[in-house]
Amino acid sequence: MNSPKPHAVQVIDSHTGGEPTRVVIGGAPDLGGGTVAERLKVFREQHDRFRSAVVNEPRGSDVLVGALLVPPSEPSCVAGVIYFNNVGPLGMCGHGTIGLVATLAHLGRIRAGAHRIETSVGIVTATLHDDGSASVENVPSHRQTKGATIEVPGFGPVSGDVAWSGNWFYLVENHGQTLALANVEKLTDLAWRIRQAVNAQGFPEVDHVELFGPPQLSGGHSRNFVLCPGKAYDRSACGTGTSAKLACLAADGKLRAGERWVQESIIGSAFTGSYRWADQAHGIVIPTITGQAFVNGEATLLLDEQDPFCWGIR
Ligand code: PYC
Repeated sequence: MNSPKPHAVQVIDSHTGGEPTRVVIGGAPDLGGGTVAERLKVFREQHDRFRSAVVNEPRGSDVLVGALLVPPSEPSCVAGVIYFNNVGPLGMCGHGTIGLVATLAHLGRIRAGAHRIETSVGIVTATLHDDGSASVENVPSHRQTKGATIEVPGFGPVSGDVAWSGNWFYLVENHGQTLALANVEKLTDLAWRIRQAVNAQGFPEVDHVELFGPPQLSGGHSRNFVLCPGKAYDRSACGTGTSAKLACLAADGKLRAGERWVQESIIGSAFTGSYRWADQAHGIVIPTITGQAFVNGEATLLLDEQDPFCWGIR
C-alpha cells in the first residue's frame, strides 16, 4: 500500500531562561499577504490545527511557545512573526523574541546589531549583542487599572493592576504565597482561579496572571510566577510580564526612566528591564528587556494524516 508522504515542517528549538520557543522556518501554510496582524487572523481562523500540531503533545508540550516566521509587510523589518501556544495565538512574546533572535543568528540570517521585527501587535526592535544576549524594545505598554479588587472563590479578595504590554496581565503583589518551584501546583491553581475571577468580574481581556514576591538572586529586585493562557507557567521571567511590571512601576513613580529592574523567574532565571517614556502624560512606556536564549534543537516535524494524533492532542 502506498501512503501519502508526511508533510515536513522545519523547526529550530531554543530556550530563554528555561522557557522554550519553537521557531517554524519551513513547511508552514500559506497565509497570503498583508500585515502580520492580518495573517494572524488567517492563521487563527483557517490553520489552528497546524498550531496544535507544532506545539501540542505528542510533538510538543503545554509549555512550548511557537513562533511562525513570516515575511514582514514592513520593509524595514528583518522578519515577521506570529506567536502561539497550546491554546491559541499570542500577541507579543518577549522570551520568544529573544529565542527568535538567537535562531536567526544561528541560521546566519542576522549579525550583532539592532533588527526590527513585525509582530501581530506592532513592531519591536531586537538588538543582538556581541555576547549572544539580546534586548527587546517592546511595543508601547501601559497600566490600564490600578488596584482592581476581585473576589476569588475559595480564597477571598485579591487586589491587582491590569496592564497591557503586548499581552494583558493582572499583576498581584499581596497573595500570601511562597514563590518557589516546590509550590508550583498551588501557585498554578491560585493564579488560574484569579484569572477566572478577573475575567468574570470586568476584565475579560486578561489572559496572563503574574504573582510577585521578594527576590532571591543577588542584584534581583523581584521574583515572579506567571501563568500563561493555556495554564502552563512561564519558566522565564516573561518578557511581556516584565514589561507590564515596568509600566506599573513607572505609573507609580517607583522606577525612573532608564533605571534597571532585574526580574527573576520562578526557576531563578532573570530578565533585566528598563523603560523610556513614550507619552508620560498618559502613562505609556516603551519597555526594554534583556536576556539570553540558547538554540538546543534543529528538527523536521512529520505531519502524517494517517496518524490519529497528527494535529496534536487538544
Ligand atoms: O516572554 O512574553 C513572554 C511570554 C509570554 C508567554 C510566555 N512567555
